[in-house]
Amino acid sequence: MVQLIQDCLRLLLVSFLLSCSLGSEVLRPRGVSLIKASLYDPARDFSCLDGSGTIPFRNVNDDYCDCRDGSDEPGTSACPNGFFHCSNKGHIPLDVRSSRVNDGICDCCDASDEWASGADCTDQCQEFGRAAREEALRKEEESKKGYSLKLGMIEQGKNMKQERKEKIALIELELQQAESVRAEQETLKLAAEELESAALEQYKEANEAKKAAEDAIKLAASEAEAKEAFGELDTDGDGAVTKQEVQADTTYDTNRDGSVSDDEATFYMQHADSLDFHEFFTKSWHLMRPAYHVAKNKAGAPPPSLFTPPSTTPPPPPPPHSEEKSVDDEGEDESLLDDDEENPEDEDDYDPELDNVDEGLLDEPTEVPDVVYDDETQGLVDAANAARSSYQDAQRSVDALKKQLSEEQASLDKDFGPEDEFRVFEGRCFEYTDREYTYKLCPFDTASQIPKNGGGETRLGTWHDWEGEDTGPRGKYSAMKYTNGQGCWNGPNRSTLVHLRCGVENELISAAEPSKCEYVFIFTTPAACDAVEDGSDEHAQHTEL
Ligand code: MAN
Repeated sequence: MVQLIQDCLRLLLVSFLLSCSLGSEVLRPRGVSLIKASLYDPARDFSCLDGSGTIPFRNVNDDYCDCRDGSDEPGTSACPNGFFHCSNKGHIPLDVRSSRVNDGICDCCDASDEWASGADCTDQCQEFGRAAREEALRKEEESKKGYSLKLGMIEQGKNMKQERKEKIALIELELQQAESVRAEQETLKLAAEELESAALEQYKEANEAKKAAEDAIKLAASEAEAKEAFGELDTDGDGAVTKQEVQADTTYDTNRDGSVSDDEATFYMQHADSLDFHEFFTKSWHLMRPAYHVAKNKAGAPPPSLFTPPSTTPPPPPPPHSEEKSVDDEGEDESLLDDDEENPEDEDDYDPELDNVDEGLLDEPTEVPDVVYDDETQGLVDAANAARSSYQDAQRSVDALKKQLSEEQASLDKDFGPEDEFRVFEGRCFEYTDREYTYKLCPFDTASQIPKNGGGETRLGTWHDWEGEDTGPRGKYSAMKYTNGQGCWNGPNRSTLVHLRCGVENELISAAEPSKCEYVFIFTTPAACDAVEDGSDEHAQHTEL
């Protein structure tokens, strides 16, 4: 009798399983994957997969949720957290949320999720599978082709690296030679300068007198100008300038807020309430002069040329050792440096000699007679000048070679990929145009954006580093980061992330700005292709049945 009941039960369960897994070759409840089939044994009670309970097997897929993890209802929508497994024979199996079961929408290509909804779903897995396999095959072919192109790029990159190394060796040789020429020129220069200074010794007094006369002219010119400024400030003509008078003259509104504040006037007056001309000239003038010049220039007055009185005589030879100035210093106009109009508070302009101003210096500037050397001295000065000039030329050659060397070295040291496969991109640029902009990528240099309807180029970043997060073999080499682009109004400095995809062409295929002033490019290149093993077709591997 017991045996009969058991047989009957078994028959019932078998018929249950058949009704629930129509279309499957392996008997298992509806919505259960092949891998989990053994956990659903109709001959035993069902233990929830998370261990949260055990229920009679007949309660599996009875449209009532018993297990906390929803594992007792793989084929119905009864458990909110369960999953329905579609076998999708002919294509890739899929797990969909239980809520999608019989919701009237076809989620599984084999239509198995809509087993009772009456939705018009048909099994399209064969068709989809075929298309997916074709696509996978196409990709595999592309990867193979890309990888073979990559091998060529690796070779090219290595050759370029070798050429660069050879070039560096050549420059290093040239640099050595240039440095020895410079050493020779330096010796010659020092010798010529020694002779020059000995010869100039007898003219020392005359040269010093000349310099003193020039200084006196400058001082007198400055004083004359100060007199003019003083006269303009001293509106009541009482021979003294007061703080109120300074406040009344917007020339001294340094911060351009429309008035000369108490602080500004106090600063210019050096805390005095009233200054006579001598005090004005020695204490305040060097502070006020820049502001005075700015105002005069704005008003169209002649520039402050008083500091460099015109001279009809040729300029004196440079004093010995004057070439020690670096090449960069050349061409700077000292009379301009003397007049720092940007920073009225810059006390560098202050000449302590002004404290000793002599009323006699107020006379009209006179011309300073030039010191004339005898022929032999002049010859030595000329020779020293020529030696200085040759030394400067030699120094320039050394500097130029050093610069070239550091550029070449920087390029050699740059990370162009694990096998130098990206080196071929140095100096090349790629463009992509969308509706609004043309985007430009110059690998290892810059990313930029040019509006189509006119306007300048906006820098979206300069080469920073590799920044891929790929967990595959390419790791960080799967993306490039360009940072520190032009500032973005109310936002960060522009930056660009370039994702590299395997492709047979080197091509910028898309550019977007998912977040303000943060750009994302996609660049395809064979350099991003990995070696493909035959039969690595993902689709084939994942097909369950
Ligand atoms: C320009 C472009 C845009 C960017 C805005 C930010 O129009 O660079 O990409 O979003 O500036 O103001």
